[in-house]
Amino acid sequence: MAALHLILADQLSESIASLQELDKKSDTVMFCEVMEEATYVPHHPKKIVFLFSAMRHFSAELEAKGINVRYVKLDDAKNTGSFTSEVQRAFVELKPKKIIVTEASEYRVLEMMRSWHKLLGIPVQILADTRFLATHDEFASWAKDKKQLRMEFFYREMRKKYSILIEPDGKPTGGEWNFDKENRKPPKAGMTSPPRISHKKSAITHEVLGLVKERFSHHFGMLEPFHYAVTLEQALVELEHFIENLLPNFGDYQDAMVAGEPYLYHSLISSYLNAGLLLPLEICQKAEAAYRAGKAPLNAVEGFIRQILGWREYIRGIYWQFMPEYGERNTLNATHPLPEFYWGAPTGMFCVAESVRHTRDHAYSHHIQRLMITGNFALLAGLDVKAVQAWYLAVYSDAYEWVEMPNTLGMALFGDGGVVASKPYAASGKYIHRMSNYCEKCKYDSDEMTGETACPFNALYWDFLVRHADKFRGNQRMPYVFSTWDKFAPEKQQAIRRQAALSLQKMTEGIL
Ligand code: FAD
Ligand code: DLZ
Ligand code: SF4
Repeated sequence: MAALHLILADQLSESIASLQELDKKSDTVMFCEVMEEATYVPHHPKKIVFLFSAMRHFSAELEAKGINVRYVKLDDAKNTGSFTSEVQRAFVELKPKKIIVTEASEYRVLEMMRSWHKLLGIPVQILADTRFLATHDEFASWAKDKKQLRMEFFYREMRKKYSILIEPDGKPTGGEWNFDKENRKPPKAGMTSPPRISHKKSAITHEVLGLVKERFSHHFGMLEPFHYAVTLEQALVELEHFIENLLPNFGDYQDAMVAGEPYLYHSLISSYLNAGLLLPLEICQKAEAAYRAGKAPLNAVEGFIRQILGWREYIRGIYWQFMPEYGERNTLNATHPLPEFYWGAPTGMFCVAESVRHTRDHAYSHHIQRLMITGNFALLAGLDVKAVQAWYLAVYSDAYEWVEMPNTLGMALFGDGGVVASKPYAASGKYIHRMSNYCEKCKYDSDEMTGETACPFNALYWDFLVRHADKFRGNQRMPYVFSTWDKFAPEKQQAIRRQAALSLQKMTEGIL
């Protein structure tokens, strides 16, 4: 055999670099479902079904085009359980002259790829992942010599590079780069999510559901109902549904949280995008076309495009710019063990319980739940950064280290020392009360700072700031925070700190 082309579960695009220059007659394309990848963190059962089913569908599509495919299923008797051992087994059985891969999206897996040449003694060609819109070199040269790596400025470069929402005179459409001041409204009373698509399950998905039920039922998360898209065709239906029906309200309610409503106006495309079924540029172009056709307002379209062309590419840039050292950072020395309520144990904090419920049921929660509820609590309580990252990596169907780590460690936990966030995303119950209807359903009171029924976020918020005053007092983006604290009477300050200690104690005892 001439070449073995390995495709990973998050590389399911026909345009992926390793599928170009494929010799149909003599080459083989390999996919493998391996236990090591399914268990290095206990991935949510829905995530495993989604990836295995999408891989099986994609490989079947290639096979139908006359391509030689070697598909290793998880329960194949000869499956050796890891990428490296499966590549080694394929090398022995097929005798390829070289191996062709697209660079893994995660540092851990890229290191494995880099070891294969020495292990096997044949060339291993590692190609750049052209699905992303900024190359590693482009990001590095943008970052070079900058004191602060702010997403907003990187995003403007990307808008220009791809001519997205740019007028013929080179100015941003609408005269501004960013329309966030028109976005982020609290939810309206009685607001519910518009209907979402539930895809019909194929025989392949049914088979994978059986496999995952048998092998991974002990992982946190509900396996069924399963309604994810698992093919390009289905993912496109989902994207069109979003653009036609939900995009117009995306900006307004991007930060809103409503009990019992996990999705609201979010796109739910991250799993498809990260696995390669959807491509980022086509999504941005479709969103722009909706604006140009008068189907969606600019604040919504610009806000949505910024998430993909801006945040997503920026986050990936940060990951590769600073790995592997980035993964070892813990600037705020956060070391408290992760409380059991992250895995579904009861808690009186409705906002946390609800966000964990959505996560358990759907392998999804939206950005503000991730950042301002579970992330904010972890930040304020000083939860161990590695344990928190492992949780985010396991429980979301869109999670891979390259995107999870800078979001969790950098954005949510301020654990990278301020690379991603210029100030910590720390918030008290007041913010959660404003942006959700959670507090109405909670046993705690978001207006109270101390006492039996006080919202734990309130005292923990101040305690967090005071604990880290050496780092944040001089932060120019937090001008009034410390002057407010300084104006509190010493007795009030002490009572707040006692309340925070009590909340942490209750958290440890599992009674918060
Ligand atoms: P929408 O709200 O509809 O946004 C549209 C798209 O923009 C998303 O699909 C996503 O591709 C992109 N996007 C938006 N924000 C970000 C961001 N901050 N970083 C990267 N892409 C972004 N996203 C992941 O894809 N994988 C993760 O593992 C992940 N972990 C996160 C952990 C934490 C602590 C936080 C705060 C955020 C995390 N995010 C992650 C970013 C964001 O929460 C998800 O992309 C989003 O919730 C996915 O839902 P959606 O497709 O409905 O997004
Ligand atoms: C997340 C995951 C899981 C659960 N299983 C597999 C698998 O069996 N085969 C595979 O190719 N990839 C899997 N993945 C994704 C990888 O863990 C990893 O995130 C990607 O290869 C990117 O480095
Ligand atoms: Fe969350 Fe506090 Fe509101 Fe309860 S009162 S839902 S704990 S913010």
